[in-house]
Amino acid sequence: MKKRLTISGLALGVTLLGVGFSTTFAADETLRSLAEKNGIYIGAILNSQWFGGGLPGNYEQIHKTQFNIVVAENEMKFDATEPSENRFSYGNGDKMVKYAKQNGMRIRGHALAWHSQVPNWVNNYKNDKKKLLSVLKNHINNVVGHWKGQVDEWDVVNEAISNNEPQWRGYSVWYQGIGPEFIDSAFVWAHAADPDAELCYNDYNLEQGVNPKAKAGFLLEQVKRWVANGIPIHCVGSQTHVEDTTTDKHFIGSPDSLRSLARELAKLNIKLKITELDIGFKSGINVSQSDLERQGKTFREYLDIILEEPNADTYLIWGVSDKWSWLGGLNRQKGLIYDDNLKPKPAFDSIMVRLQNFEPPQDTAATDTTANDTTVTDTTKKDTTVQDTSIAIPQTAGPGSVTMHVAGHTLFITGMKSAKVDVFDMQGRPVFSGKCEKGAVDLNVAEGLYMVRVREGSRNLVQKIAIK
Ligand code: 9MR
Repeated sequence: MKKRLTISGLALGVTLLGVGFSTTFAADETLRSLAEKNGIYIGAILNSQWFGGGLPGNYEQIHKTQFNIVVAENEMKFDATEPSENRFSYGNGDKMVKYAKQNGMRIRGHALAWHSQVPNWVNNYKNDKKKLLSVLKNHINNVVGHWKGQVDEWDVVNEAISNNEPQWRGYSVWYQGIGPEFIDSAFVWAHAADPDAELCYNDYNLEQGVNPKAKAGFLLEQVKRWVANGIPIHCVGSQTHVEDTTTDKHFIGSPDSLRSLARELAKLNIKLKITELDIGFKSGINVSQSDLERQGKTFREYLDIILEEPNADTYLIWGVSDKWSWLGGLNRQKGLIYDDNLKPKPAFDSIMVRLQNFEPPQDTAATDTTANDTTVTDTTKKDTTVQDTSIAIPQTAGPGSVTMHVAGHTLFITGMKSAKVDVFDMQGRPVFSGKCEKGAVDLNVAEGLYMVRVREGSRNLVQKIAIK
């Protein structure tokens, strides 16, 4: 989903969506409706309290009205899905998938290989590299396989980079027991389990500069290597847990820095997503109306990256209401866009106004080709990390010289003799399926934006197209 030409300057209605708004919005305007007009995903986690049934009814109403992408706060993590060895537990995850489907939402899966929320039984194998590799592979196979075709994107590897120095995080059973190749392997296994899922590396502090001394600079070097080695990675998730600048004197992150990362990733055909946004204030301080307004401005500045950068499409907030937020544990407060009483805050207003007023550059829709997938099995290319030869990891390579472009309703493909062509609308629903035998196929679909996947054997290429 991304960047369609949109009608800007929508007529403002008179209906107030929430108490205390100084701005008016039309009755049918929500974050979700305006995000969809702009071709982006906007979302919030389903808190663990939702899974336990402990939230007031209007929480869910707000969630499904305002958001079009969802992720579980804790319920798809390793400890939740494989609490004991090879015994999988999908009840909560299934509940969310059902909810998302009923409400037409995109689904993020979070997270497969992470140092935290790993059940104790895994640590029993901390000195057994072979066993740990097979534990991770089995976990990924089962979990991604269970939700194949349902979970649209996965955080395959989460927080693998150290906090203080640009290097891998040493404190991780996966890193200590396997080495850095657990990362490459996790992507390959996730891709094998669901070749259509978008696969992300996810981390925090990525808004602190793209230089060799910062996390984002280190990550960028790894992404270059993964891409060069054909590791199937499609996106970087920037968690973006940030603190209001006036209360954190040491805060060194900025929307501009994150935008720079997005632009570097675009050169590699990798997307940037904001996956866990919150902008908290220090616990204990009085937060004034003007503080909340400044917070709204920062929410808007991060949104601008998603609206303006062609390889950015997702703006996900780590919670709905300040009442149910993990931020207290980080000595922060009031970092979300609804207050304790589920009333929209100035940040909500600020996001709405920006979504309403945003005018995309006129030529983005036809030329955006950021969604390239990379998937081929055969190749002798090797990653530079040391591979465990006892477990064969099929390496992947890019789709080589395959290209596609569209003119009118005709799709032209080069580099494939006989391609299977599948066209999906921007919500991922299939709308056309056919074969391309002689380099061209007529797509029997209405005008609009679509994702097209062409496949031949194990090679495939995914790209966004505009039918005009
Ligand atoms: O919000 C989650 C909280 O309920 C858990 O106790 C915590 C445990 O690690 O994880 C929180 O979610 C984290 C996410 O999975 C990864 N990025 C940081 C998030 C906030 O800590």
